[in-house]
Amino acid sequence: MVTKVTGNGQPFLNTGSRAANGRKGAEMATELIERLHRESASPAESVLKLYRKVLAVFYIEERMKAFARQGKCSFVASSRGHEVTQAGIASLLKPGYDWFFTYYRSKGTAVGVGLSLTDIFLGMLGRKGDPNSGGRNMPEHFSSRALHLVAQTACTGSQYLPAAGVARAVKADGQDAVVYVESGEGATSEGEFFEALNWAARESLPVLFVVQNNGYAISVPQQTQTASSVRKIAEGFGVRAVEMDGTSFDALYERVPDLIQWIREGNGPVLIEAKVVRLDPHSSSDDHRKYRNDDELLHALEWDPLLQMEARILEDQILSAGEMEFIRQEVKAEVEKAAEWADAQPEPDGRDLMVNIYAETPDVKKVGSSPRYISEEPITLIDAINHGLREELERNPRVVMWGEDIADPKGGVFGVTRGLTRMFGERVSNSPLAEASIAGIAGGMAIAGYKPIVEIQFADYLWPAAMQLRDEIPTVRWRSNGTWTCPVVVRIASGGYIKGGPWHSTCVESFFSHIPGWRVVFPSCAEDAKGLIKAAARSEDPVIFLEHKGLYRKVQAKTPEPDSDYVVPFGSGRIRHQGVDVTVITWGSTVYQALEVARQCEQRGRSVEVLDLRSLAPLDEELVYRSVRKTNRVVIAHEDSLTMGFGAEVAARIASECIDALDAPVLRVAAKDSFVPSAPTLEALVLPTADTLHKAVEQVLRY
Ligand SMILES: Cc1ncc(C[n+]2csc(CCOP(=O)(O)OP(=O)(O)O)c2C)c(N)n1
Ligand SMILES: [Mg+2]
Repeated sequence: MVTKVTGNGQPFLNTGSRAANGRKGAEMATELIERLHRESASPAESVLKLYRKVLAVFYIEERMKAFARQGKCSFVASSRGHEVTQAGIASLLKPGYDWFFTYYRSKGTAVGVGLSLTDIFLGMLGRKGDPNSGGRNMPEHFSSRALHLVAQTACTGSQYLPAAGVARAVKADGQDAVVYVESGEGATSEGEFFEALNWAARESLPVLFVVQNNGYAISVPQQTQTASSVRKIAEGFGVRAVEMDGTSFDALYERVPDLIQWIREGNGPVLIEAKVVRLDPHSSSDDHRKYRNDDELLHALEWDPLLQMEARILEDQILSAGEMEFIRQEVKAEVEKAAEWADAQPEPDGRDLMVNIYAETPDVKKVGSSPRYISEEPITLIDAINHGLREELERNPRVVMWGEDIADPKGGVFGVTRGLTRMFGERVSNSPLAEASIAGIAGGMAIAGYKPIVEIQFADYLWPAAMQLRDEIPTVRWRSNGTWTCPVVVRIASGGYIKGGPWHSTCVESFFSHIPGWRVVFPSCAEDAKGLIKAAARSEDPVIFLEHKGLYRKVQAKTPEPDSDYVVPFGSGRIRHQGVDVTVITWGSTVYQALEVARQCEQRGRSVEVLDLRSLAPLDEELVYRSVRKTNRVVIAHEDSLTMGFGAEVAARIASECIDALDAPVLRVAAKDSFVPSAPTLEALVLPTADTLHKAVEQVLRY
């Protein structure tokens, strides 16, 4: 039963005079400590421990409101109303063994897992030495490797998939750890929440979903979110789900320990829909009086978890009024001290601004090797990838793979992974038809130390995973300032010339090269594909591995097979044809158009140098500039459409680095700014051809 308290607008229950019973603070403290020792491990002790945490949240929030008024913090999202759920459940788990995925309203969880007050304030104020993110992440976004508190983003709902991914790793490691993941009720309208429920249920993963239903998503009331309820939605996916009063510790302590135990015993996920109240506005940028009236706000106060807790502690005579006041002052002083200390720290100076976007791998070029072929027999690009994957599965037991249809007997719609399930069992498996899951679960497993290499069946269909591929995976290292890493490999079948029409022909290299954090590679021949998939499988960074469908079995893309030690380092392009009159810079399928043009030009006595970039991020600038300085003329060719294609980036860099070396304007040959049409005649008109490339080469040669 909930002990409702009377909402009187005061922060605390009136416990009488501060110098209760006329006793001095020190005397009361001794008595209290003695009593706590006597009652050690009793329920009273855990209640008092939780009370201190709940009080800490209250004073932190009060201090943060003051900092916000002073302009020292740009974003404060008070967890008042949620604190008993957050600190209470966190206290029932094992930080450092269990895992925690929080959201932007999680100071209760941060305090609950034991993040220090100074770390909380350093993060909130974004000061130098902030161990959460070094001032990179927003306030309210906490992180600690020691506590298994994973750095989060501000995206609503996208934490659920990585959380399920970590749970997959926990289960694969045979541990009984629990992965706690939380959000508000509004965030549960996001598809990624459904996908995470689905994946967690289908594999019985140890996830504790804690949805805190405070009735509002900023100003939008919960009825607007769904005709169902969070609990029912979870049950629909086969997840055990319970609703409870999240403002009272009785409910929590009565029910949650058993639920946690149930998860630890391997029975699968549980969802708790905790009914809470939002006592403060959504954030420091919101004024909730615009959409909540006085009656409602007063009613919310009746459910104030702190007031209820104090009432209960007094009622059960766990503390006297005087003792309670003593603890309040003590916690307040601790919070104040930490706040003042953090406020005295300097602002970050930006010296490490560009650190921890990528791994600090020493000059990757130096770790390359030259190919030693295992036979003279040429193999296709598709077989090269398959063999590279097989070797890496053998080499590293933590390599795992999934995607749509990739398991045997089909082995992928193009057959890239054929035979791997037969050899490696569940390590190569089918996923649900859900791209956000494919990427998001991989992100989580990578955070927990696995090496997922996942497949997106067609580049055109990666967009459901956009949140994971843009906001989650590539920001992990950066947003935690190197505390967490997320080295997933995403293999993406891309490109046209296969009469695949608008939804099976897209090139996506410019999209990913624009996002810091990703390595982006695009091999055009078998030996490069094998060397690059192996580099990807060993990379400490996340990698986008683009596979051109038109090259999978192309005869010209065949080469002899390099041995298992061959690795093509990121950032190393390749001269595919030596020349002195003009440079064609290209990658992917247009490499073969460029080679064709080079042959044609040779017959007329003009020599064309063809550079295959192979790696777009990082870009082999040295190779590009050296060639431009040699030939003084450049054409950039790519299959992706012209505007904002990666060629624009290469052209801009050439302009700024070697304008003095150019004897002609830099030309670009690319697809028209259209989607790729289905009819073969139209496809051929949209995509670039050797003919259009030839014309551009002739044009720059005329200067
Ligand atoms: C994907 C995404 N869309 C929109 C937002 C902006 N936004 C931030 S919080 C929020 C409301 C979330 O409400 P709820 O999940 O109920 O959590 P609460 O704030 O109530 O705790 C919105 C729309 C966001 N952060 N992420
Ligand atoms: Mg809400």
